[in-house]
Amino acid sequence: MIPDQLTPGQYDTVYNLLSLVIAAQLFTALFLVAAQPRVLPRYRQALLVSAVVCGIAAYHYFRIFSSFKEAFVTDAVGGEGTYTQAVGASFNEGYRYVDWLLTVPLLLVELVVVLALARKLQASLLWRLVPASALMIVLGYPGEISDSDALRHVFGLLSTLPFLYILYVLFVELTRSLDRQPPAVRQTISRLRILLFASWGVYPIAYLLPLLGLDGSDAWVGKQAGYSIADILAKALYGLLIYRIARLKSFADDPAFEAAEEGTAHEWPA
Ligand code: RET
Repeated sequence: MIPDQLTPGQYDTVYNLLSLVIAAQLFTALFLVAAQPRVLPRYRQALLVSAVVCGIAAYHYFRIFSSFKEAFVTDAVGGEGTYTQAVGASFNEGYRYVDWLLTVPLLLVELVVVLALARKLQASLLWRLVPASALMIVLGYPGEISDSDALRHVFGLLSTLPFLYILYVLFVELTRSLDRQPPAVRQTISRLRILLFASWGVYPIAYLLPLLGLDGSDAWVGKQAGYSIADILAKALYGLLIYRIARLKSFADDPAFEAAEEGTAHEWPA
């Protein structure tokens, strides 16, 4: 499935997107660590998990980036010629899957932890969401690396089953517990779930691109772009929304916390 050739435009598109993802993940992770004192202690774990997710992603994108640079080379002056697959090196799509295997369950942990639900409900949600998410990634991988369209279809379909189950748990079961959240938080959680649905939905679409009749290298570049942009939305932007929920909930739980912050602000001359 890895194309033999890339045009300079295709090469630069993938190169720059991978670089963008590294910057987004790395600095979102730093922000989330630095923002710890801005939320109540009970929400700090969610922020920390989110920072870890972005950190793990930054690491994998460094690896993906070097794998890409080693896999495609050109002799053309200034790189303005066709890039071909290098001898003795291949682009490793496996980094994405090991990244997802670690980060997808953690993203679900983040969501459940920030909601600060009753312990029993937390445990019951996680016992179902975490194994389903791992199964979704593990089943997707054989299809991803296979050269056969049929296998890509079969494993893609198998992987979609746990994906649908996760959506069911998040949209049907979780909704029942939202009534107990403060109204402003409820709205942000709805937004977070929409972001989750919209960004997670990009992965199966990107996976399908090679099967939709796009030309080989265009489909591959589209897939890399899809996965990269979805990773920014699903991890970095998602982490910032988790931060926003943690902040709103900190204010709702403890008005003294908000007043203390405002107090600091008021020390400045008007
Ligand atoms: C695969 C295979 C084809 C079918 C489906 C897939 C879903 C992948 C998803 C990945 C989510 C990854 C995230 C990473 C961020 O850390 C495996 C592409 C349904 C939903 C959220």
